[in-house]
Amino acid sequence: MTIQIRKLDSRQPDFQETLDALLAFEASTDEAIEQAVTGIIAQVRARGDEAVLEYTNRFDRIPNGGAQSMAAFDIPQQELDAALAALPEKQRLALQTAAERIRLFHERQKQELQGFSYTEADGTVLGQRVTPLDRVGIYVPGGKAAYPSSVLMNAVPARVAGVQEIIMVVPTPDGVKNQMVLAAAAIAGVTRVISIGGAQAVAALAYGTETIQPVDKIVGPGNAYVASAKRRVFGTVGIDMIAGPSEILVICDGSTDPDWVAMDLFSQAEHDELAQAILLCPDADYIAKVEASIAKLLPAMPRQDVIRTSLTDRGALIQVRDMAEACAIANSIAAEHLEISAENPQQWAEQIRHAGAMFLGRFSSESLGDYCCGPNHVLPTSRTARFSSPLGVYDFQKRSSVIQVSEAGAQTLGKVAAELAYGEGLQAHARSAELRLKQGV
Ligand code: HSO
Ligand code: ZN
Repeated sequence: MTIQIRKLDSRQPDFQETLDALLAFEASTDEAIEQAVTGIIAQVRARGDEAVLEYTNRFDRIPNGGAQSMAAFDIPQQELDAALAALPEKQRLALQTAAERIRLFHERQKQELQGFSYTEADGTVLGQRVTPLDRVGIYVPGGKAAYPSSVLMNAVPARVAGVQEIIMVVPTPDGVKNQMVLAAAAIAGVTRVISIGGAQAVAALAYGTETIQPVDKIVGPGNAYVASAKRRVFGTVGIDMIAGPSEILVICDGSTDPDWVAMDLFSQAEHDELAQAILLCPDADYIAKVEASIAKLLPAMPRQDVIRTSLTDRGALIQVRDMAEACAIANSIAAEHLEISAENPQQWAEQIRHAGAMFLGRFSSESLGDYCCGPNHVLPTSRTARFSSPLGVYDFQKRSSVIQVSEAGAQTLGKVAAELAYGEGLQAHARSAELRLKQGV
């Protein structure tokens, strides 16, 4: 079966319109899902463990008539350690290497995120203190989208930030546990793993139950039920982003092996039928070569059906006027992943302002970043790189302002504050400032 991938040219008069239509993605809000999630959250809030137990037994088809109590869903530390010990040596080493590199990168990030304080001439001290969250929940999807690499990407920065309790929830459909996910939890230093999932797990983490302490923030990807539940508990707890399908944008100057570029496009397309893979290149002949590589390589891919649908529905090979225009278009796309596969990639990277992660030069395939370069693979999707950042240590920290006004400082600041407070009609504010003035008012 051949593949029809859309070819566009930035010189076409309707190019911008076509591109906008291609990029448009809105997570469908399904009324039935919204209603189900509202009910589940209400039940968990009202009945706690009893409701979580019932939903989990039912939705995850827990065998042997289901679990009798929530204790059955706790996966003890020994089981995590055993999963790690039982992994094939190569897999264990790969996970450990990835975890260590992710840790090193995020340790650097932490150094950039220290608080500060400064003292004014009259002795007033002002500053900002950075503190970790106390307890976070990490949602790990079950089934086909259970990625051990995502366990590392979510849990390691939390650890580095200094979070004391990291509670991971992971559904186990039909009671089947993913051993590599458990091993990743052991390596990342997750403090508790509970085999529950869905909206019921999100509600349990947000509001707490008899056996689960409420967390301060919930991170990690999930299906439509999980996304809806996260949106609903936001405010009671913090949440990370609501991730959309994966995206890759490749800017190529036409001198990379076209097979490499084709496979890079596949690498994100294989995540999801809704994933988006786009190439920007000034050279029409090269685009034809990538197209030929796609046709040649696709039949051997185990996930070729997913890749084909993704490339046909949402992919594009776009001819641009030159590399500068490619960068301008890349900024407007604000892709989750941007590869600049070119000579002197830095030169072009300087023109990029919006991208979740940039991969510079031919050897920086996006897949390396997904697993083991060190930077986080949880990245802003659906053009949100215009205003948001990769998951990082900062997502597991918060800032407090620190204010220590000296007696002298209270004299000058008191007058300013009182003036403004009277202007706002807030007498108590004004008097509170004025009582500290030496001459009294
Ligand atoms: N590319 C995905 C992350 C991932 N890839 C996990 C492989 N495993 C995020 O967009
Ligand atoms: Zn990936």
